[in-house]
Amino acid sequence: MSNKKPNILLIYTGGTIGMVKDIETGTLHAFNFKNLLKQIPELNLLDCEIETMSFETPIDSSNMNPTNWVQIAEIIESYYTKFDGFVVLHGSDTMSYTASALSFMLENLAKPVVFTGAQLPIGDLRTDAKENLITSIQIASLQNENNKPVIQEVCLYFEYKLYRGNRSTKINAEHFQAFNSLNYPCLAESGVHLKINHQYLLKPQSGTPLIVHKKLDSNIALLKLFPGITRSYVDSVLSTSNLKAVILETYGSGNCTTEKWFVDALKNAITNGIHIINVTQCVGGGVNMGQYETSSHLKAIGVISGKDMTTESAITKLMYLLGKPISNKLLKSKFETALRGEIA
Ligand code: ASN
Repeated sequence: MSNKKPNILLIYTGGTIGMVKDIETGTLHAFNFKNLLKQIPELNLLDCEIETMSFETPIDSSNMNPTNWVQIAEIIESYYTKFDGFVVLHGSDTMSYTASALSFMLENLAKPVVFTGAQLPIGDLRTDAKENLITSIQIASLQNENNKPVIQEVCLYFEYKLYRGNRSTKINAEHFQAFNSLNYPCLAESGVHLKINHQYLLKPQSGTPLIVHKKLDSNIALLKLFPGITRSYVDSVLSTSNLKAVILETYGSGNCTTEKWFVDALKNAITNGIHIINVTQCVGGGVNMGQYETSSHLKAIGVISGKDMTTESAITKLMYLLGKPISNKLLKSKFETALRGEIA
């Protein structure tokens, strides 16, 4: 075993974790990253070297977009060989989207990329930021006896639990336990001991070089069904210009209305080359088209099954796959297959 301490790159993108309250207005805004580190002298006690990097203008994660995802991917790509692990500080609101996107963009990833953030700013007396940050760095620096990283995938650490990034979802705007992963067990739990659930970790093929995919296509729509949804609303979504795919958020195990106008609208879209993907509105469980009569019609017209994927994962996987010059048939089969452990 070498004596070299693991080195971790801490990338600050913004979010509550590094925010302060404006005394006059009471609203939260981002503050200088250097101050963030000053707030946590405990970081010096960690058994690793830490270097930091910050977005020039830190952003609330509601302003994150695919261009920012590419920015994060490029930072990781540039420093991939220099660092043993990466911790990305990110606002919690869209953290699961970014973590999902990065999981698809970083093919053959063999180092940890741990997303974390906080519900309360780092300077707040009752903050959750310190534990989230410190444990994320510890997790990113874990190595086995051959000095290989224990975690070799994109994950998200929040409130004592490490989740696979593309299986996570924000479930609470108030609680410190803001995230959950209902369709996949957590990868690690932090208590008195840091318990790693090795059997659930992704194990990439060794020796395959990192490939960073930067072309994402956002010409997609998300259509959440609700009882009483009107024909004009559905038609207006389906006639969006340049539309390439629609994610339908259906009921239960992938069910939706069998009304003729609705089925015909979907059928017509599919004939015109628009991909229709079925994911469930439920936070747990997945789509099983054909289990009920109210979903077998979707299967019959060629709707793609999102199985047990989160909506965040479905959206980002779709942007990633649409960015590739692949046939409609191949897109369907890739969408229904696990690429980064995102689907059963
Ligand atoms: N609005 C914040 C963000 O997502 C929320 C947070 O970080 N807790 O950037």
